[in-house]
Amino acid sequence: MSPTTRLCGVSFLFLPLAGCNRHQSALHAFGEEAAGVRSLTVLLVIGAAVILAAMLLLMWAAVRAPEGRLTLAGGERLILWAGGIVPAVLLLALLAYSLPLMQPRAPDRADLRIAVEGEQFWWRVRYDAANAPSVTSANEVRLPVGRTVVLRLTGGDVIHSFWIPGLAGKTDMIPGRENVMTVRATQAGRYRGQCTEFCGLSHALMAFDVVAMEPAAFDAWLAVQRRPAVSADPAGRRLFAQHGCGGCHTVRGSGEAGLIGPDLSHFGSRHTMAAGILQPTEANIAAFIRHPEHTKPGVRMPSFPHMPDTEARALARYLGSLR
Ligand code: HEC
Ligand SMILES: [Cu+2]
Repeated sequence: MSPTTRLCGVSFLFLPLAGCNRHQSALHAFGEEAAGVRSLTVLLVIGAAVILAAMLLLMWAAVRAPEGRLTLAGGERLILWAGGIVPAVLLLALLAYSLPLMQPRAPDRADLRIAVEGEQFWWRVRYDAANAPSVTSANEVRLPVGRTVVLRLTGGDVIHSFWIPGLAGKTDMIPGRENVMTVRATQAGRYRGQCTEFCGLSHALMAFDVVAMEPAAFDAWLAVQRRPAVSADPAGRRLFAQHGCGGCHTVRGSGEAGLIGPDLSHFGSRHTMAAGILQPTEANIAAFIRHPEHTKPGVRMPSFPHMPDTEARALARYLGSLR
């Protein structure tokens, strides 16, 4: 084998590592639930490796044993212990370890509730805090670190699945049904979630931003989100109305209250757009407005191919100013 071939072979082995990153990884847990799943996985992998090594050793010993050394009674004893008693004890111990991990965290009435609805191909997100008005947002889930959060998950059209690998396991989002997942983030930072149930053409382009924040910063952020959108751009607001964008999009405080597409009230404060797919730069927003289907095949937003680029850019600046 030539050195190049060998190098290629070795690099091929490392190919799966290309999928590793700390933003969307069950191995980089930033929530207690994902940390539990990770420790169970590590335990299972180590256990499997030990059992495999023991089996290989046994096989090696059996093959190399001198003639007449292996007896029927010895074989039966081996089956009783290695095939019956040891696995039963191991499985019982594993069950005892994993049952408490499977127990969902008990929510409290005062906990923050975040309702997330999967849509083709974006996320409708609503924050319902006790004794304060609800706030609607989209394509971004923010969580206070160290507080229990109840995620209420449902589907608006077809089945989706909600997965923030670093936070907890995945849960299906089913139309007409509410699945509840109780979680607690432990580490502030920006992470990513993804739809994990095939839901149509742009299923793979249905991701979202996850921001875990210190509790005080979270409260301040939520208070700002509660306020109507402020923009010192009356021309942009007029364009938005002229093109009928408000038929599908809400911009609170501007009289636009459409519910078909994502809420854009504080669009300018989000880190990504089009469900975690694009950076919200002026050029990207403008291009998306004119040809959303170029970014997301099968998108539920009409294209505006005849809109002049200057108008699309003016709309992009207006949306970017909504903070
Ligand atoms: C028929 C309904 C409809 C109309 C009209 C419409 N949109 Fe949309 N819009 C959507 C839907 C649905 C999405 C979600 C696309 C996706 O990510 O799958 C969307 C997404 C967007 C986004 C990205 C939002 C985000 O949170 O990432 C922007 C920006 C946007 N639309 C701007 C506009 C503008 C500006 C207009 C008017 C020129 C407009 N839309 C007209 C339905 C509509
Ligand atoms: Cu989906």
